[in-house]
Amino acid sequence: MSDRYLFTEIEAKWQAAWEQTRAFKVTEDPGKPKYYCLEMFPYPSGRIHMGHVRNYAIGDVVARYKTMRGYNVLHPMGWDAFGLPAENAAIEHGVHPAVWTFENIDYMRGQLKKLGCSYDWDRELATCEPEYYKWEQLIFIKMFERGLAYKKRSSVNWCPSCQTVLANEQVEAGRCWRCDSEVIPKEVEGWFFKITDYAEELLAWCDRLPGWPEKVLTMQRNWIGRSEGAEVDFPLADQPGSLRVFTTRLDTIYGATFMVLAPEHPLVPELTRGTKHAAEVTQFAERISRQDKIRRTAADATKEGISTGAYVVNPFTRERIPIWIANFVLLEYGTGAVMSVPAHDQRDFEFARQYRLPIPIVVQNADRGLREPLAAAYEEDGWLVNSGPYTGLPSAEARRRMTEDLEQRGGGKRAVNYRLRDWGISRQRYWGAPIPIVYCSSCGIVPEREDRLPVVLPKDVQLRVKGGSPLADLATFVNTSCPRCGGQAKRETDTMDTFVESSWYFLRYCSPRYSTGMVEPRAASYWMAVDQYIGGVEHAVLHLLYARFYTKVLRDLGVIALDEPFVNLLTQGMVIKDGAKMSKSKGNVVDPDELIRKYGADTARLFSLFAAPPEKDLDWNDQGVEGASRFLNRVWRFVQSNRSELLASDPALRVKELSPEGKAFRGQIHQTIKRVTDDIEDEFHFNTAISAVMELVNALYAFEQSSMDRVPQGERRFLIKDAAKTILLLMAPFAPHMTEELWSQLGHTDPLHRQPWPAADPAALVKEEWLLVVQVDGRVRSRLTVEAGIGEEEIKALALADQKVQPWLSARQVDRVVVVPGRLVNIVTRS
Ligand code: ANZ
Ligand code: ZN
Repeated sequence: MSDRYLFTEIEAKWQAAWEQTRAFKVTEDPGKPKYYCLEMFPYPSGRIHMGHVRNYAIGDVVARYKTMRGYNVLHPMGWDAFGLPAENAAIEHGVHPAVWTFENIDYMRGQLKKLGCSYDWDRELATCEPEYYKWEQLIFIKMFERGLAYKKRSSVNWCPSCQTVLANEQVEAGRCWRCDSEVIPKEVEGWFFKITDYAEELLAWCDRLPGWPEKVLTMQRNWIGRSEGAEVDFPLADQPGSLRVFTTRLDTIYGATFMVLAPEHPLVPELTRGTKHAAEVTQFAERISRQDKIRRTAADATKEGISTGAYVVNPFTRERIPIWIANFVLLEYGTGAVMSVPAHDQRDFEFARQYRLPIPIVVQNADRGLREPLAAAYEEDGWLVNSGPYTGLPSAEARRRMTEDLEQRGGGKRAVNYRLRDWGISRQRYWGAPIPIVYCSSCGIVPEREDRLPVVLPKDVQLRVKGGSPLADLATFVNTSCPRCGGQAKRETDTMDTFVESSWYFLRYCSPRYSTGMVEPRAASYWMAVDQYIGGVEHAVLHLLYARFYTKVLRDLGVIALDEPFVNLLTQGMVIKDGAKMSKSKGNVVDPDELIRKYGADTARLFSLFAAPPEKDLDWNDQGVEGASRFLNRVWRFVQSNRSELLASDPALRVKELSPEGKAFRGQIHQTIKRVTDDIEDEFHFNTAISAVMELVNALYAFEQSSMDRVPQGERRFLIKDAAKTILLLMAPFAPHMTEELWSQLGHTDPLHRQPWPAADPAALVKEEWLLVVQVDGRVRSRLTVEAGIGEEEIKALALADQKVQPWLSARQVDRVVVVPGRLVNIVTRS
């Protein structure tokens, strides 16, 4: 047997064995506790990168560990297979997106198999297959029937490079999440999912997901952005009608000295029609609405506005106040209109200063120190001043009373607002699931009939070089019959956002070939929810919010009985190299194929798990990879060079009768079991778990050396076997190939990955002490109490430094020190 671990052959051997025996195939087993371990499925971009390796290595350790802990573990893998890159590659290289996608899937599947991940490959799915997207088309129809899917014309985020609409969640700092291009506003018609109907519930459940990282929950809470306040009607001064505003600070209304509308507000043209302001206002409104919303409303953006010349009446002060329009008010939030209180809102303050509008103080601070003119807005709560009958009240109390009075008068009501907007799911591109809607000249918008699903995405299309959906050009697709009246009708040519597919794939894995519904109810109720979900934090709001929403919709449609899809969430850190995120554009990528070819999958896995705890960034370094490889070889060599001992039969031995040194070593074995188990259970701290095993391997080498003539032969063999076996069991989830090979070399026929996880013997964990006799030249001079199992060097140092020993050494030189662990130290001197 080779002295070096020949990973190429051995890893291939075990991967083939796992594949042949379908080693990780699972079925529902009500007699066993289930565990659903899921890593975010990849987009088939072509090749896996180190971020994938890390993600899938983490997931695989969890899955293998939980299996050894006795769970029935579902660990599936599939492909997020629709999306733009396929289409762009197709336009560039002339291959069909389907061909490109499935070629990539084949290649990447091979790569994942080379990593040795324990997937149930029988459950593999690709979201671009009609058998998959059929079910989300069905759900779309049910959502449409309930008003949860609707169409509207609106100003949306348009990515000029992707040539498609983006949902708000898909715009990061004004840029496209996919291609980083600057996003521009554009008026288009499109389909929306009414996620806002679920805002309250999505928010409430943020407090009921203790298995999620707090930072992700915070991001979701902020994204949902709940504000409590009031809607107040301001009657128009010189004409009938009124303008409604949303405010969180009704207590400041006596200081509202003007009103600001969003430039896009529908009343703007009416307010200015026929006046001298009309042309200028229209021009200003058009200019502002072309600007990016995030930028124009940023705190540091210059405030720009124009007066409409019209007035409203402040319902509390009865004063006429002017109506302006300005860049910092958005149509989409609240009512698209703001009562401006410049003394108590910084944006209003800056605006008022610029346009010389009055800034009266109506809220005083605790030490009554605010004086006009203010240098900046006072935005805190305080005590009301100059506020008629409410003067003197604290802000919160004033808000309560003013809201009550308002409601009584019928001039407004309490209101809750969310920042969350409905999810725009229309994409003006080809490679996605068709939206199952038909336009009929007599029936209008009609959902496709269920028995005509799926609406299959046609393959024979001519992709447009400049983007845009080619479906519109395809008469055989567009022209259809009306599902209701049978007359001529046209199909919707938009496709669905690919985030729709990823909102339920975890459900489909429960029964991936089920052909009478989205998921087989029994399978869903057995496997769901996902016990551990693992993926990148970049999806904190995006995918994770959509999946939560979609799960709730499916619950309300009666498809599943589940409130939340993911019980525990682990967001892994990034892979960093030379101080930057590993990425093609930075030119600092390490190719997983290369790494596996050079070191093997076990090393690649071990390194990525050892170099950092999963939630932290992982700093790539080549020495670390070398180190992981050396460690594996060290374990390999130990087994090779001690095979006769390891293969010999166990002596009949009672733990109680072990020698002191043997007892100490056994303590160390069980200490390690405990540490590794605790580290895995405590938020998957694999790095410290692995270093505990490394220590045990060192201790095993030391014990093998030092016990030779001091520990009885049978006991020695018993402990070496115990340690080696324990090391293989503990390392099995991390380095599955090598450990499986060694396990079989040691004569086991049951696979290692199905062995029960070792349990620490509590009796072995009790720290024992050694009472050591210290002799100088054969005479007892002192006694030492030390922790059992400490090393010889440590014992020597303690003995030489001992108070009672020192005088006997003062005039002499130490010749040598003999240590018998657990018993005795003998210091031999000469003059
Ligand atoms: C008067 C006021 C006085 C306000 C004051 C604040 C402070 P949040 O907390 O984010 O919900 N607002 C309302 N609609 C807006 C829109 N479409 N575009 C821009 N701003 C808008 O913010 C609510 C506050 O944001 C509202 O309360 C309103 O200004 C402004 F001392 O009303 B406030
Ligand atoms: Zn019709």
